[in-house]
Order: sequence, then C-alpha cells, then structure tokens
Amino acid sequence: MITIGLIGKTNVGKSTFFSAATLIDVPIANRPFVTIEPNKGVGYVKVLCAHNELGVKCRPRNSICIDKYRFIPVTLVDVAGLIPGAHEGKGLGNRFLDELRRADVLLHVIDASGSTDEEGKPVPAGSYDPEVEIVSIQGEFDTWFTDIVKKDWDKFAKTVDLTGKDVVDSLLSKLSGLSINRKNIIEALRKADLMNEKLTSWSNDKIQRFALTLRNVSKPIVIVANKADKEEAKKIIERLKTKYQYVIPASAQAELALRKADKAGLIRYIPGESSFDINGQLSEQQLNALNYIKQSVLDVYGSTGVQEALNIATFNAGNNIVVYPVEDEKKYTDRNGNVLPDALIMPRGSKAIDVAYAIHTDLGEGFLYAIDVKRKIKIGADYEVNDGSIIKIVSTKASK
Ligand SMILES: Nc1nc2c(ncn2[C@@H]2O[C@H](COP(=O)(O)OP(=O)(O)OP(=O)(O)O)[C@@H](O)[C@H]2O)c(=O)[nH]1
Ligand SMILES: [Mg+2]
Repeated sequence: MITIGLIGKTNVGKSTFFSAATLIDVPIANRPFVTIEPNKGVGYVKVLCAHNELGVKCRPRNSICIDKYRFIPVTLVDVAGLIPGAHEGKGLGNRFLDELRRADVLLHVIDASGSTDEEGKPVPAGSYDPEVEIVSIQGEFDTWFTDIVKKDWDKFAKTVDLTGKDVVDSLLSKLSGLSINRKNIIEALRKADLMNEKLTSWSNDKIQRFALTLRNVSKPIVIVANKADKEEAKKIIERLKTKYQYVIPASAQAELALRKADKAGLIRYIPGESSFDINGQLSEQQLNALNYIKQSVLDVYGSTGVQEALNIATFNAGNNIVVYPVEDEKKYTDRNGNVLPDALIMPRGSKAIDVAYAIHTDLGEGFLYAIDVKRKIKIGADYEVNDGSIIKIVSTKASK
C-alpha cells in the first residue's frame, strides 16, 4: 500500500484532513500543537472502476466499489505540526518526521485563508501570507531529509570508493527505510549532474544538491490549500496556483462534515463529488451547515478537494497507475469467482513481471507469461502495463 504523509505548520487542519479521509476520530482544535502522537490510518484514492467499460458487476476484495468508482486503500500518516525553526527544536521540534520515512508522497497542508500566524496562533483571516510557510515548512522537511543523507557521509563515501562497490546500490542500501527505489536514486544522480563523480569528491554543496533532488523525486509534495471555505482564501489560492505545480483548494472541515453526515444517513455523499442528496428530515441548523458547504466550497471549487488531493498525490505527483489482476481472463475473476477482486496501485512504467511480484513472490519467481486481458494478447515479463490494465499472470508456481 502506498503511504501518503501529511506535513504542515501547526493548526492548519492536518488532523481534520486525516479524519475526513479515514473517518477516524482524532483530536482537532483551533490552537497549536494539538497532535503529539502520530495518527496512522487508511484513506482511499478514487478511480473509475474497470467494471464500467467491461459491463460487469464487480465484487471487490482489497478495495471498495461505490457506483462507478473504485476506492483503493492508501496509508495516511498525520504527524505533529511544524513551525519555522523546528529543526533547531522550536515548537515540538522535528523528530516526529521520522514517522514519515516511509512516505511515498507528501501532502503539505497550508492554511490558505491566512488565519493562523507563523506559530499557528489564530489571527484574523487574510492577515498572514501562507506562501511564507510553503517555503519555511518545506525547508524544515528538506533539512531533516538532508541530515539523513549526510549522516556518516565521509565514512560511507570512502568505503564505496575504496571497495569499488556500485554507487547506486550503495546509496540504495544507505537510504533503505526511506521508501526510495533504484529509479529515484538514478534520477536524482542524473538531475543533480553527479552521475559519474566519485563519492569522496562530492563537496558539501553537492551532497546537499543530491539530497534535495532526491527528496523531490522520491517524496514529491502536493500543496493542500486548506480552509478554502473562507472568502479570504480565494485570492491567495489564485496566486499560489501560478507559482506551484500542485495546489489543491480544499476544505477538510467541509469534507469531514459531509462524510459524517453520510455515515449518519442524513445525506448521500460520495467523496470527491460536487454535490450530495439529502435523505429525510434535517434540522434547520443541519440544513444551514450543509448550505454553507454548498455555497462556500462545492459551488466555488467543484469539490471539497480532499479526494482530489489524495488522487493527485498518488497518480500525478506520485506517478502511479492502477492494475487489476485476475485469474480467469474470460470472467475477470479470481479463483473464487470474485469479479475484478483487486485493484493494485503500481508505479507508472511497471512491467508484467512487476505485477506478478506485487501479487505474490511465487508468481514472480515462476513467471512464464501474462495476458493483457482487455487487449486479448499474450505478453512477456518486460511488457509495460497501462493504467487500468487487467492482467492475468501464468506462472509455474501458483499464488497461495
Ligand atoms: N474554516 C476551516 N477551518 C478548518 C478547516 N480544516 C480545519 N479547520 C480548523 O482548523 C483548526 C485546526 O485543525 P487541526 O486539524 O487540529 O489542525 P492540525 O494541523 O492537525 O494542528 P496541530 O495538530 O495542532 O498541529 C480546527 O479548529 C479545525 O476545525 C477548513 O477546511 N476550514
Ligand atoms: Mg493535528
């Protein structure tokens, strides 16, 4: 399962986002440093389910299907808030970032309404420019990451150069546990223009450049412009969109309210949609709250942004695709007759052999060939699978 980490200044709505995405109750309050212990839970990314184009009714096992959509689980991690200077121990410091070592992509939640100052204290909306915190909080994260890369560098570089070990392999094992793969290391070496330089000759600046590039490729960041329900957020979001690649206007509070109302049976709401249906009698207060969400969020931005942020993080920034493995290529089932049972999130560029290993090591080890079910062709280990592919693996070893 891929892991999405939430980072951000304190009191911007990280835990509200976490709770909205996972429906796990966690402490939320309008003051700094409410979260101390990390929260870990399961959220879902949403794709159009393959059952639509096949005209079948699916029976999912590892995921959930609602109407047209397949919801595929991802791990979400919410940690304590950062403030500038956290790496020097300010606020709660940044030691808790260790909880994000395994993150594959980060959501940087900001208070786009500018209603919390540098230290997360409430201030009038629009009176603080959150662009400042984009730079400073990402800087805190980068410092933490760079320190890990730099740790024991001299000794590491000498050993690698002396023994003539493969640089990529050595970096990979030095940084194991940071959810970094071989491709990430090669891309970072290339982008930082350090491909053919001996490690012992890297200056401090070069190590720094490598670390920052590696952070960028291995843990890309999507900005969640939260508290977008407040009027003051509009202008700020427009400006940020012109400067950063991924800026998703969001109201975690609105999503949390809609998901809770749906769970309570008051409304019918599918995460990520632009509207909801009211089920039955609601109090005037409930209707007013829903109306506020409709007018200040859904009608303005088209959704609450929470689902979109998870999707953009996983598929765009994280560069992943969805693959459906099946055992019966005619009926699209597993051996128990479940139609389109699993939806796997795989890195874009994955090959048939990678799909086999992702299902089960045995399938990978005994790989003979595979079938691209939609295209009805036999494929080899090196065949690159597409987004939405349905794949049957034929192996000398059966998966358990
Ligand atoms: N208006 C508005 N308020 C929000 C939104 N999301 C969160 N809040 C409020 O912002 C405050 C902080 O929310 P939290 O989720 O506790 O923030 P956090 O980033 O986890 O904060 P710490 O754990 O204390 O660092 C709470 O009062 C939330 O109700 C939103 O989308 N809109
Ligand atoms: Mg929190």
